[in-house]
Amino acid sequence: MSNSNQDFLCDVKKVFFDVKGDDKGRLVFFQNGNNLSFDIKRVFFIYNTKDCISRGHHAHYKTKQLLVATSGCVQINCEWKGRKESFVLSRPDMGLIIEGMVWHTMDNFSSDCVLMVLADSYYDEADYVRDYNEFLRVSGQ
Ligand code: T46
Repeated sequence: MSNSNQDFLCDVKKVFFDVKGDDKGRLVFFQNGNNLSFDIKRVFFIYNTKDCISRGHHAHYKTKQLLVATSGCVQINCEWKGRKESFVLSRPDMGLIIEGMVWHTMDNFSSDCVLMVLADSYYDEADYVRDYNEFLRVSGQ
């Protein structure tokens, strides 16, 4: 029997950050319990990705992530609950929250792109669904 997509955490949200700044320049911060919808357990960043490369191609069972292009730009393509939508991250004061069972790919990386990711979980390969047909099956689509 296949699972219904109601069984899994599954959401995508574009978010804008509060920017602190003065004549010295701008600053954005993330602090547990303050301005994030989850607590941070892991931070990683992706850079030096060639523009012909497509990354991602997976969903997560549980992990919640906030993606921010702190430099340059990148396109994030998401599929969840039967919806497909692409988002361009191109400024450090906005990001994309991807929670759980969302198939996502990243492409059109600019040469200067630094994609920072804050995650609510430690790295665990068992949390990944890397097979698209398996994603469709477990998400009930
Ligand atoms: C995601 C998107 C946005 C680790 O050892 N620890 C880590 O915390 C991570 C994230 C990766 N790795 C290793 C696993 C692979 O050997 O780094 C290598 C590259 O990882 P992957 O091919 O999964 O990278 P992306 O860019 O396809 O996906 C990454 C994250 O893995 C994923 O959670 O949602 O960025």
